[in-house]
Amino acid sequence: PSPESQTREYLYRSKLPDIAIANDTPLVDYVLERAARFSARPCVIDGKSGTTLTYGQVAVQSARLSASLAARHGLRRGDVVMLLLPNCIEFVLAFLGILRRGAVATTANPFYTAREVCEQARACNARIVITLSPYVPKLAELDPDVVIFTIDAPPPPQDGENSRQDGENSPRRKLVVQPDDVAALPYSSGTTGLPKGVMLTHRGLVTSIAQQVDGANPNIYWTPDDVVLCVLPLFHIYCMNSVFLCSLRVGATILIMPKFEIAELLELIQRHRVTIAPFVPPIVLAIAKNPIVDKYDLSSVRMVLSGAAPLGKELEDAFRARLPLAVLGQGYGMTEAGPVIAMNLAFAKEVFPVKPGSCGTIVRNATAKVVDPETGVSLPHNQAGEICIKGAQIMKGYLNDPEATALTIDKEGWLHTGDVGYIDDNDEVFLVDRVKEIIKFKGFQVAPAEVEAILTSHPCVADAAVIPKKDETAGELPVAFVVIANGFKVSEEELKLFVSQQVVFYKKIHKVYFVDSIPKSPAGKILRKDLRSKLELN
Ligand code: 4UV
Repeated sequence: PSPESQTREYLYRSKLPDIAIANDTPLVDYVLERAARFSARPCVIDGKSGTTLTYGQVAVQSARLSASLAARHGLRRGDVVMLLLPNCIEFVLAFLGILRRGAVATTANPFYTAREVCEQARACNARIVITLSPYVPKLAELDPDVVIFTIDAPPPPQDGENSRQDGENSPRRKLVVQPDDVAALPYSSGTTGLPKGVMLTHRGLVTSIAQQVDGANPNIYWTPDDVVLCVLPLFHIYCMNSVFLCSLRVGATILIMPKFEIAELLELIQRHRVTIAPFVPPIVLAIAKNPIVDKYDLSSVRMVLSGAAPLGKELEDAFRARLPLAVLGQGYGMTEAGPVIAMNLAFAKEVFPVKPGSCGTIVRNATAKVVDPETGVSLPHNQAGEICIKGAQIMKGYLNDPEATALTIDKEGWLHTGDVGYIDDNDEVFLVDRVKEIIKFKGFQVAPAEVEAILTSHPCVADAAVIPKKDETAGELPVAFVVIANGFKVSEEELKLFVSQQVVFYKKIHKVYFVDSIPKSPAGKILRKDLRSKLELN
């Protein structure tokens, strides 16, 4: 049957009751709502130096930064500021400062090449880039009007720099941030094509955080006594939302680590008595397998979250044997979905029984359905199809790209994830496949279209397709099928180097297969499934 002729839709919801969510509140007011009560408690700790800011200091310093961005650089509501930073206390202050003015924070990986940084900064018309001085050379190609603000070497105070200050946004006036204003603008390629700016509004993010940590029985039960490890990159939505913003909302302490290094991570857990550890599968793997883990006291850890990529059942078991006191479970998210779609109910205050391998139950105040990707017909329990989600938490759309938005969010408001999975009798979500192009290297996104465009820009390449190859440590590796142009010669090594010079490490090509043609549909779409089966035969 077609969706029109279908009489019954199968809809899935949380087992937790819906709650009232004050999602008209600006995000910063909402996450810092109880900050006055926690004012003397630690909010952020820099793992390396031990520098600690209390909730009171974070509130004051982020407000000061906000006023300074307005006064010195005329930052206005709706302006875009790029954060090109590793995990650090300043990221937290700057993010809050930008949002307080109704401006938009777009986040980028500081390891991006100049090409990647400039493409994003130009696409979203960033007016200010907040970064560290070693990354400034990556910004050389940007328009000279773009203000570059380095946090490690701040410019000296100057008068008369407030040329763009205006009545509406003078720092002394009360600002009006509207709930549907864009707050964060992370980049994601979604189900197809190049990376796009994902417009997450104040309303959307407030809803998402409330769905996780609010209510009498929160889906994720954290308290002000928790110490949450922040090792995943803050520029990615998982850490931005479920680590940073959720921690602020509950008044927990955020322990910041700029980069994953196992001994340092274990040492920090032991020293700071970390209670909550949000991870991705490669970190779970390292902890499950590395013998040095036994040298540390990790007994403080009570909850371990894994997300952004599949976690195998064997790995889950191996990890549990290592940290028997901690509850291990998965969250399932997608940048465009706001991001959290499902969350393990073993993290709730009053827990529910859950199964290994599940990536959680649909968050509350939201509805999901599972549809046949061909016909759109909605499917009952235990039948695999494309997961779709609806609710106030999902993105407003892609920046300046109504066509891509319409391909992802349908007329009825369903966001199509491109993930294939089923929901079992216990309402738990199990992902089994993807119908989208994206490749996930250790949870990082690789957009095949982006790497294909680089490959085909090489004079010796006539055509190219990039697809994932399974890998035990990284989950997936990008590999390429390449058609060499008539009469030209090029080696695998040359092509790998050509790509790696233009992209961040996880978008590198790990193998090139030379072929005579790339299989395509009559409409010219690469038949990625055919290539995937070819790879499996290899
Ligand atoms: O857009 P993105 O890079 O977004 C993410 C976000 C993940 C999470 C996870 C837990 C959270 O609490 C949270 O706030 C955010 O990864 O990539 C989206 C795609 O990644 C795959 C899936 O294909 C998504 O569409 N993915 C995400 N989580 C899982 C996953 C998972 N648990 N298992 C398998 N694949």
